[in-house]
Amino acid sequence: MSVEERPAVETRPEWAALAQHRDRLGKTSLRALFAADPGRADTLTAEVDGLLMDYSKNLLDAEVVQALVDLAEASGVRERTEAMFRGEPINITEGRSVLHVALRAPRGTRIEVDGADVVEQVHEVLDRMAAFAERVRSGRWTGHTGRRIRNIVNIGIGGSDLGPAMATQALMAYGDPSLTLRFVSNVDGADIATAVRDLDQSETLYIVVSKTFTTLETLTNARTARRLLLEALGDEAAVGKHFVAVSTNADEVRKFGIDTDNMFGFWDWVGGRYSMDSAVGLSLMLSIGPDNFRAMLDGFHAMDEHFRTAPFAHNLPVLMALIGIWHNNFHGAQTLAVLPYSQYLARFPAYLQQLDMESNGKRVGLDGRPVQVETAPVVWGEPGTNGQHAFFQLIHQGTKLVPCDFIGFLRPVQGQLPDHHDLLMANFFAQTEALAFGRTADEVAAAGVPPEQVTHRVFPGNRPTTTLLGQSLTPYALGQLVALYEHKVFTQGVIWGINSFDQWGVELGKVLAGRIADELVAEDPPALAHDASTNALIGRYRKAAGR
Ligand code: G6Q
Repeated sequence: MSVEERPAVETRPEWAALAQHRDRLGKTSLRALFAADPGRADTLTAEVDGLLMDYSKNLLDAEVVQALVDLAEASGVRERTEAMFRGEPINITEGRSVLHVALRAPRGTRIEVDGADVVEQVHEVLDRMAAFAERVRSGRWTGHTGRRIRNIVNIGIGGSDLGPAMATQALMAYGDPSLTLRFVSNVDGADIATAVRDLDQSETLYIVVSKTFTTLETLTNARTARRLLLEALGDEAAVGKHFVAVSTNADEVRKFGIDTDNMFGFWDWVGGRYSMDSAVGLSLMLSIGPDNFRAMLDGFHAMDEHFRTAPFAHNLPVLMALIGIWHNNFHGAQTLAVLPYSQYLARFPAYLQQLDMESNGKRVGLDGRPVQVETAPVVWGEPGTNGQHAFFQLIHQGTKLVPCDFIGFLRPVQGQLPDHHDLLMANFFAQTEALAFGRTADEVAAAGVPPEQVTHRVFPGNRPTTTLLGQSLTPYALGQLVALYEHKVFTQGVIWGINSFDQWGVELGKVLAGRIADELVAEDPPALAHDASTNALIGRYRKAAGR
């Protein structure tokens, strides 16, 4: 039975079984669960390739895990995974294959779309990117005036920005320190203005990244960048040395005035939010070099293989997806906090926000009918320990259930400042312990707290956390981590029966903004046909601009 034809998830016996398990565990606490089973931490831990996932501090036991695994088996996760890896058009609303896994498939692997081997195409582009990156990094590719390129400005938005921006920061320690990397996404002129104000245009390379090459924000920023370059260098011919494009749309790239010899392609079977390991990652490759980029791809691929082959009970992405479903669908959790204890991963929560919420923020199933269960959680987060001094209060003692992913590493990047790392990780371990076990009234009173203050200082505990503990934040580890979350999101999408690979909500924004942009600048007052509120706001804006 195809996934589209499966009965809705909430009608399956496996779903009902999970509801029973929730009732069975009732008010059981994590304290009680740990006391009853000394082997719990071992049983509820999975590891692959140096990345450990301890999920024992969640509100579940081995029976729940088995019931969740049964749900995944019954939901067609295996079949759907195979269909994705085979290149079948599982993105049914856009009629596309979903093959980000091909972006990191080793040379020589064969995956076909419409009879053509896409892995070979992937490696052709990777080789061109590597050759270009080597030329820029070695100084053989110079700017128009012969000066070495020292600044790289990535212009893109959404999937054409968040991935390379997140990863460039994550792997900054592996980056060439003589290169300055900037990321411009917002159409607010403040973004490009502040990004380039201290850059010498004659040493600056702009990478315009846009799958469609029609996105308003990106093209506006790219035009401004070209104007600034020409103002500084005064010669149209400079564009060829200072602009390259990453796109699937050669015609639009040409129209913009970028030579397609300086274009790095990708394909419609790569979704924007799944594209950081394609040519979209060119800025990252320029920063860390082709070898480190390939090491990252190896990490991605290793996780792909693990996801594809490991039994569900030991499969990190599947387990993570199922734990999310347990909290989201059986405990009413509305959000997921992602808390990397790594300043390098400061943008990782923002990256995951798009990956998860744009993929699974859907309310209609593959069969076109409204889904009857909760889908994607609100994903958010900040690096620890900063979050501890801000919003952790609510997670510890608030009224909401906020499941958290804690992400940390055994060793600091390249051995940097190990004394800092010890303190960072002390906080990391302390927080998950406190969230799980809390502090009872007796414990608070025993610490000498005056009786009238005891309730204020009680920590209820039972706040679920999953700990991801890697070796060190290497390019390989980053690849593993991103692929882990990609496949988690995929697995949840399959179980909820939704298409994780379209984004009609994003498309809507692109259409609406275009119409109002014309109305804001029209010479004659336009006939506004919006609602009364929007008409009045547009009118006020026009008046302020003297129109
Ligand atoms: C990603 C989304 C979206 C997209 C941007 C930029 O999955 O579709 O974030 O990446 O809207 O689109 P372009 O790359 O086409 O400019």
